[in-house]
Amino acid sequence: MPPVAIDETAAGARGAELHTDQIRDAVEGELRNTLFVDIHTHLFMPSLGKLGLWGIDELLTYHYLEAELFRSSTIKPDSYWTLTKKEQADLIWRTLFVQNPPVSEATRGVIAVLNAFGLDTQANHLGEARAFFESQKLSSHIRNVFQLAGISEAVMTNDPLDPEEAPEWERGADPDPQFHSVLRLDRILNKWTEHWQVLASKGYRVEQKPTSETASEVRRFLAGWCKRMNPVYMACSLPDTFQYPEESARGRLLTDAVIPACREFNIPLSLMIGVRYQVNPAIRLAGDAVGKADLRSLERICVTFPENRFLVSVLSRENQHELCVYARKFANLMPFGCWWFLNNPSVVEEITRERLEMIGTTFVPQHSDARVLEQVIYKWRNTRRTMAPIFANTYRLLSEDGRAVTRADIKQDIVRMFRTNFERWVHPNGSDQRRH
Ligand code: FIX
Ligand code: ZN
Repeated sequence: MPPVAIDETAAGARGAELHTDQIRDAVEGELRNTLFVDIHTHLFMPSLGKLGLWGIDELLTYHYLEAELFRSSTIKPDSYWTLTKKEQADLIWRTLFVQNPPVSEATRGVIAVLNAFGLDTQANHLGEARAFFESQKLSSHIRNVFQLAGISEAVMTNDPLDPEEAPEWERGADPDPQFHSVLRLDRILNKWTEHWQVLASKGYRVEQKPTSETASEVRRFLAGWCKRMNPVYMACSLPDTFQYPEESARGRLLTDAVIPACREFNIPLSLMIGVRYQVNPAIRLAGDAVGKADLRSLERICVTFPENRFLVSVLSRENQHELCVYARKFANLMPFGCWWFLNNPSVVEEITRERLEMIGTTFVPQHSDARVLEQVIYKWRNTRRTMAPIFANTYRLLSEDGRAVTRADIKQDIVRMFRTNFERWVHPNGSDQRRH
């Protein structure tokens, strides 16, 4: 873990010591004033064409809300998928916002977005909202939304085997300083049997049962995409049944291709562990669930590859404590985020307090996982709202234990957790010195 420079000479200049009743305001102020880096989203920069989702119809047909629709409506998934996007959005608005009070985290999120733009949150129909979003120019809208969310950059999720996305990159997508790319490898690692022929069709000498030549050809494929995409990290989500080492295409390609390629390009590998994929395929993206994973696999990966850096998020609530313990054992492990089903204030509070108590500020507390642009507004507003009392309580305890806290201390920690922990993890040499 790269050391954090403390400005010794400025200790005196670190400002007045705060009284305990001043701490909460200081924390809220620093959370408000700090622009975060959103280290995992499913947003896309405009130069990647129409991949990026935004606007009211996309906000309402978010898979979190689709899951909630099927609990409050008699409509069956099959007939829901026959509707147009507009009809789906109208049904979700009517069912979850008009006929029922929008009290869940995801429905309240849409209310917060409408409210942020001064739009009616009690409307019976979506006319006004649609007109508003249709009148937005995407480039200025993105700037405005990032400002409302208090983020400076969003890290995308880019799949080199996605038939829609890959051609956009191959055509040469212009980089955008507001967006960073990530090489997402779920198709290669989790679905090799279905996708190896895509690489073969592009001239890579790969086989369904990976050989050492397959592994080096996959490395060549990854190197090509690293040069094209300049990713800040490589990433993969993994099932709750994930095992390492494992006699499988995934085990082989992780060991002989992906992890060595991350070392070669000096970027971390992000492992997002604990998904039970498609337990209910009828509801599509909403059909995934969670399972407790055996994190001894992560232990073996950290031990086996001490030169690699790992960004890790686990989906199961029951795995959170273990992850904190492993972070205390392995300096090449950076825990991040309260992922997916964990992104609810009651659970975020529990996870964040535990992390602060066990690993101090050496983690990245949250990412938005936004799939629709405007979601970053409520997801980061909720994160600031949930985390302020947690951080304030931590400083109150420090102050009561006999060490005065200053505003500069709080600022340093918040900048570290929501910016520099990540920036140093992806650019350990201080700036973007990756091979291009
Ligand atoms: O694997 C992932 O990156 C997950 O975040 C997504 O697949 C998931 O569908 C999601 O949107 C979670 O918030
Ligand atoms: Zn995600």
